[in-house]
Amino acid sequence: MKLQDLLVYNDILIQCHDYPDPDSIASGFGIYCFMKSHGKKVRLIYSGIHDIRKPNLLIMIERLGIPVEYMKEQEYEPELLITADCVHGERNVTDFKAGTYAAIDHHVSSRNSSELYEIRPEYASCSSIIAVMLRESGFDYNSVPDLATALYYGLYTDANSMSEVSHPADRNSYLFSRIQCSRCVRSR
Ligand SMILES: [Mn+2]
Repeated sequence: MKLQDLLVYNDILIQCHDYPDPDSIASGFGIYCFMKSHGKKVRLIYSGIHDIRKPNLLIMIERLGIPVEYMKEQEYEPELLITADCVHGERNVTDFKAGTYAAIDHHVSSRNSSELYEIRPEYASCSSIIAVMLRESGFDYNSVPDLATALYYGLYTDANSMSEVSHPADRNSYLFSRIQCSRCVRSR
């Protein structure tokens, strides 16, 4: 699946997994920026019993200006729902209805069966998949410094402080992301 394949839809909801982590938020933010650049009606949300409380996540969202919203209960049914770092139907994803489902994830699951699902278990983070897909779609994530920083931080946290970076896509994200916010990530 290519990100361009999703451009036939106009009303798009991007959903992180419940109690999202940096990788899920960064991945959703990457898809959000891509869809916004194509003029789509898009929102980035997560659900779960309570909203985000972890200080590192609150700082990430605030300093990088990530427009992620807490949607406890589904407010409307979108044309397309894209799950980031997760797959609809999994236990860690609140069940939201949509006309069509897409997913980008690096976890294998029994529900990985749709042509709009992009699952790459060999990647250390979903952020790395998003970085590759953005590049392949002609979207330079480094042109949005806050996005580059978010994707780097998503990989950093999922790859155990970069100690588990081995796949070329993970290495490229690590080496080529022009990160901006030294307070969000350890300096290299
Ligand atoms: Mn992840």
